[in-house]
Amino acid sequence: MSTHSMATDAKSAKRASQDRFESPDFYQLDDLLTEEHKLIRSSIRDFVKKEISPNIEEWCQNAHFPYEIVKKFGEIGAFGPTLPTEYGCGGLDYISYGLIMQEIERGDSGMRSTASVQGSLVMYPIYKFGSEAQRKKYLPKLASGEYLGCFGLTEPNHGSNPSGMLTNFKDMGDHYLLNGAKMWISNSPKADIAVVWAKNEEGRIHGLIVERGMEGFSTPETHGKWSLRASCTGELVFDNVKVPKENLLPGKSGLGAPMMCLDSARFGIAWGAIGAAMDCYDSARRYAMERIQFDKPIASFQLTQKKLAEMLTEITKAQLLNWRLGVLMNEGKATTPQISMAKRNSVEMALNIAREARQIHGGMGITGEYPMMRHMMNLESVVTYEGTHDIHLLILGAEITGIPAFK
Ligand code: TGC
Ligand code: FAD
Repeated sequence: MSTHSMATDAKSAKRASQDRFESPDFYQLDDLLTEEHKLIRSSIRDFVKKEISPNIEEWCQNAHFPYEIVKKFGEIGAFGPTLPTEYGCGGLDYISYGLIMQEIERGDSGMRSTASVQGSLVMYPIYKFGSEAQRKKYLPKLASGEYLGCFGLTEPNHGSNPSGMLTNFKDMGDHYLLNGAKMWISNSPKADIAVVWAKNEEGRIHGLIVERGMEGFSTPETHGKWSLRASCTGELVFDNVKVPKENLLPGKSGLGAPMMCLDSARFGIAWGAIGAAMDCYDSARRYAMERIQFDKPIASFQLTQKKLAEMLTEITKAQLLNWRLGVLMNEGKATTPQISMAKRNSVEMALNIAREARQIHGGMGITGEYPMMRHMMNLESVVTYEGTHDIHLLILGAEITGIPAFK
């Protein structure tokens, strides 16, 4: 073994032993979970402690996407857990999905991105709007992690307003010809397939499955991110790409189709961000008990206690909101504005907690020995993607008043 790998192993072992995470459950929410939910949560938590916590700091420092995690996520059932077992998926409910996202994001938001894009934004549209042949062809491979997928909605000049997209396809008789570009696409540089939203000649939005290797299709990577550094992000460029006709998703057209996928993904983020918040709170609580200043643990000062008490209150409120949303999702009753409220609330709450927890750690809080700065920087993407914080506010505003204020 080289000196370098011995040193790396020693550092990893140190970090693994440092992952002493204990989740807060102040209102005994575990009583609302089934034994299956708790089993799923503990198995994903064990996975995160073993596979993500020991390595995440190094991956992020080096802006390294650990491609091998894709197969491992497949093995633990992190891809498309709510989709039917006949396609190799989990057949689980939405609370299970939420718990899986919460535990993975407790490890790192970028890792949760990898999983939630694959499940909610690639597998879900293929299941929901795809033909039976498309489901059989792609879903088992995506569920197992043999394939990695990405979702192309955002364009360089159309982010919050995807309905203005310019990416388009023409019917050429025996195939479609796809042109345009997508930007800020999670997983794109390594993806085997992309679910791409584009307009037909009548200006109607459709989903198309584009495969790596199709001529004229490229996926340049976006470098220099200060956020989600362990997730790979890139563009999708289509230069006269010939897409077979059988790759069009036949089940639904219009902006509503990608928006339905976003409902599922935003639900996952609402739970995921709580994971990041819990990690920061847990680290702050432990540090406050151990760090001595003025001959006392800093936990004994009222100002520290105020911070911790407010963190726990906000986490508990978000847990309750999410749990109820999970029940509504299971019953098929959850609305887009309800999902917006939960996504918006969880991410803001997590960002505030990351900042407060960082303060409790003093100078140590800016180092990679503790997770807050990484979570904080990740959450700056999470508060922007899947609809920005303000877009979700406007979705709620439109629901309350009946007056959309987007335009
Ligand atoms: P608007 O007029 O409101 O709606 C257009 C049509 O879409 C329908 N629709 C929905 N249908 C089903 N479910 C939903 N949730 C729906 N939302 C809208 C709507 O009924 C209408 O249908 P029709 O038949 O009447 O035409 O559309 P708008 O253009 O005014 O835009 C509204 C707005 C701003 C709320 C929306 O476009 C929006 O949410 N913008 C934010 C964009 C966004 O979230 N992008 C996310 C990109 S993917 C991503 O970020 C992945 S990151 C993943 C990771 O790494 O984890
Ligand atoms: P803009 O839409 O230009 O917004 C800029 C600012 O203007 C924001 O503060 C916004 O709230 C505000 N604003 C815009 N419109 C209004 C309005 N009507 N009223 C008030 N304020 C407004 N997209 C994908 O399709 N697939 C992916 O996998 C994906 N992954 C991503 C990964 C990362 C790391 C990031 C950062 C983004 C990703 N995105 C992805 C794109 C993401 O969804 C967009 O960044 C997001 O929707 C915002 O679009 P924009 O960046 O163009 O910002």
